[in-house]
Amino acid sequence: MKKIEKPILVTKPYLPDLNNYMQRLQSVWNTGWLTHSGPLVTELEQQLCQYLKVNDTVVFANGHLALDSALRILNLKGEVITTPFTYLSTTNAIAMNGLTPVFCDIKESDCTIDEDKIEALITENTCAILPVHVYGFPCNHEKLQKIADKYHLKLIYDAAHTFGVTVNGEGIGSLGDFSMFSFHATKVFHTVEGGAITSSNADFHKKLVSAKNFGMISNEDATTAGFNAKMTEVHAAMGLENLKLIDWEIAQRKALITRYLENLRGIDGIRLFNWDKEGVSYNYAYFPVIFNKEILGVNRDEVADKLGLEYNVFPRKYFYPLVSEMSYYSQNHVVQETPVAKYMSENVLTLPLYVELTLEEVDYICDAIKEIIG
Ligand code: T4K
Repeated sequence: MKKIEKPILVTKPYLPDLNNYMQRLQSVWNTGWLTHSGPLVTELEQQLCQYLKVNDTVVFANGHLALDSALRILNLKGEVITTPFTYLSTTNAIAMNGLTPVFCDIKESDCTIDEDKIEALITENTCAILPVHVYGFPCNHEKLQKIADKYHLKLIYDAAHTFGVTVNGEGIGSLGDFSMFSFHATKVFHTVEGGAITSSNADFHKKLVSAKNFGMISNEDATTAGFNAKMTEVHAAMGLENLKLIDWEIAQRKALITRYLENLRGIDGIRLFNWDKEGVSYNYAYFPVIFNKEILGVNRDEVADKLGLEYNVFPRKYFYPLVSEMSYYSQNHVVQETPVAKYMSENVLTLPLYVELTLEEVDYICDAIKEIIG
C-alpha cells in the first residue's frame, strides 16, 4: 500500500461557514456585549435546552469547570465512586473539591461503570456516584439511579462525550442530578472551548450561574467561593452556528462508523463495540477498537506505532493509562483494582473519526490495519 502524504489525525474540528460566523459576530460588535451571560449565551442556553431535551442548561468556559462547579454547589463531603477509564478531568474535578475518588471497574461490553460492582464500594462516607458515558455509550441509568436512591447518593454524569445522545427518547442530559457536557474543539459539538451543566430540574440554575461568576449572587455578595468560568459571546456564536449543523454532522459520523464496521467486522482478534443497542440514538463521538494480542500476535502499541510510521495514520490510546495509574493518584490515593479497565486501557485504540474524513480514507485505515496484523 502506498503511504498517504497528508497525516490522518484522530480528529479534526469542523468549522461552520466563516461568513455565517462573522454575521453572528457582527451582533457582538453592535451591542458591545462580550461576556457575562450576554444575548448569544442566553440564546445558546435556550437552544441547547431544546436540542438536548433538558429543562435547564448553564454554559461554562469549558467542560472541566462545569463539572467542578456542579460538584462545588452540591457541597459534598467524602467519597465519590467513579471509574478510572476516563480523561483526567473527571477525577481531578472530584479531587479538587476535596473529595476522594473511589475507582469502580467498568464493563467489557461498553467501558461504562459496572453497576454490579458499585454497592461493594459504598461506605458511610460515600456521597455521590460520578459515572462517565465514555465514547458516547450511555451508562445503565436505571440501575445507577436505583443504587443512588437506595443509598441517598447524588448521581452526576460526566456526559462530555454524549452530546445529543438520547435513550428511549429521553435526552441523556436529563438523567441523574446533573450532567456535564464538553464543547471542546475535539468534540461532536463545539464552541472552541466550552461546556455545560444540564438537568431535568432547574432548581440549581441560580447557584450554577453564581458558581461560574466567582460565587457572586449580586454586585455585593457571594454565597460560595467560585471560579471565573463564564462562556464568552464569541464562543457562544460558534456554538449557535455549529448547532445548525449538528444533525448533519452526526449523520456523517454514522456513515463513517458504518464503513469502519463493514471493513473490520469478522476479523479474529479485533473486537468491535455494539452500536445497535435498543432505544439508544448515538452521536458517534469516537470509534474505539480492542486489539487482542493473544489472537493477533501483535499488540495495540505495535499497531499504533506502525500506523503512524508506515501509513501516516495517528489514532489515539483513549484512555491509556488509567487515571488511577497516574502518579498523582497512584502515589497519594488508595487505588482500587479495576482489571477490566486495565485490560481495555492496554488494548484499545480510538481510530480517526471526524466529519471531513472520507469513506476512502476509512478504507485506507482499515487496509493498513489488516496489513499490520497480517
Ligand atoms: N470528561 C471527559 C470524559 C473528557 O473526555 C473531557 C475532555 C473532559 C471531561 C473535560 O472537558 P473540557 O474541559 O476539555 O471541555 C482532548 C481534549 O482536550 C479534551 O477536551 C478531551 N476530553 C480529551 C479526550 O481529548 P487531547 O490532549 O487528546 O487533545 P489534542 O490536543 O491532542 O487533540 C487531539 C487531536 O485533535 C489532535 O490529533 C489534533 C486535533 N486537533 C486538536 C485541536 C485542539 C485539531 O485538529 N485542532 C485543534 O484545535 O485532549
